[in-house]
Amino acid sequence: MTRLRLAATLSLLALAVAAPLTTAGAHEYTSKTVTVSHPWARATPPGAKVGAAYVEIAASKSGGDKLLGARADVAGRVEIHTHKHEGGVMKMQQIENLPVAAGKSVVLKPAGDHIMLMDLKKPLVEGDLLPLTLVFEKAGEVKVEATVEPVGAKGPHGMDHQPGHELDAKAGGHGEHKH
Ligand SMILES: [Cu+2]
Repeated sequence: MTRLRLAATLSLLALAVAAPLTTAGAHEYTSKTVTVSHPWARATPPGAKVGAAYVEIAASKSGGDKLLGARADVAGRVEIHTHKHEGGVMKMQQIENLPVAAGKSVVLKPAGDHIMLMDLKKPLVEGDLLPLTLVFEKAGEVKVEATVEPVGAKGPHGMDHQPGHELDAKAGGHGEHKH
């Protein structure tokens, strides 16, 4: 009896550990060196040729990693972008890669770093799941499913921000992020 219960508990544990790798339910994707959390994208109006996706990337304590790029079937081309102030104007700029230091996390969010989906073949529709492949230097390919949130959403699942470690900094008095 006890042995059976132990076996049941163990298989439940195994399920709990395996689930984030295979389902979008937990919305966290763990690989060797990185954990990708809460991937989401903004819905696009009909006819729009570009869209943006956001994630939080946390690197393991034992080693950092670097986001080299991404792919999505729905986009002809995917780039990593950041925002830069230029003469008082916020401009998007492509960056080669996005390093994530060991034990740290990088939060991609509107008006910050983002994954830019170019040459969209069809609109991103609110409520859909967008399969996205992130390519890391060490972790290799990490496949995620981004939830598609309303046009202009500022965060996933009805939140007004990207959940992540930066919230701690925000609470510490760093204030709102720039737009
Ligand atoms: Cu962009």
